Amino acid sequence: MLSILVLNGPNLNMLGKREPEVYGSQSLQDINQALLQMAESLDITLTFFQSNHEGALVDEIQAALSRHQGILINPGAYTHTSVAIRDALAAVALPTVEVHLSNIHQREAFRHHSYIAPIAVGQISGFGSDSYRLGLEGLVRHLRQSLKAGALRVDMLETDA
Ligand code: CA2
Repeated sequence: MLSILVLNGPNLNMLGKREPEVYGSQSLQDINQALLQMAESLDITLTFFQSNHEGALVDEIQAALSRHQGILINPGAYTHTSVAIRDALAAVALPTVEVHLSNIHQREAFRHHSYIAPIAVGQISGFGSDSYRLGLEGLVRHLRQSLKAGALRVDMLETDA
């Protein structure tokens, strides 16, 4: 069974509590719950991790190599600042999809640049909590296509199942 790590960066634990006009009224738990429902119908396993600390996110990305086949990440503000998170993602080389609740390209100029996007399979931005669902769907399709094409090792999946 495919296993995917869902990572959330700084302040995303405050979702639903502040700035609903920018980030919506759903909590991170609500979003994760909806992803779990999707996971059931997609027959995949999800693991959730949120941290306000860059190093904790780097540790989790490194540990993902032996546990998961893909990463869905909303790096929060680290999107625009973190070479360390980008390097960790590049090092483990697990297919990664970057998601954002808001449309980062419509906001302040400092949010337009992502350190993660160049090493991601793709970026989904601006669909509110649906960004996570769309991102998960895209990531699973990508992983299944890679499996079919022989680009993803099946023995890796069996080890972790
Ligand atoms: O739109 C997104 O998903 C962002 O990743 C959210 C980050 C922001 O720095 C990025 O530019 C775009 C901020 C997350 C902060 O989340 C909060 C949630 C509720 C209240 C306050 C902040």
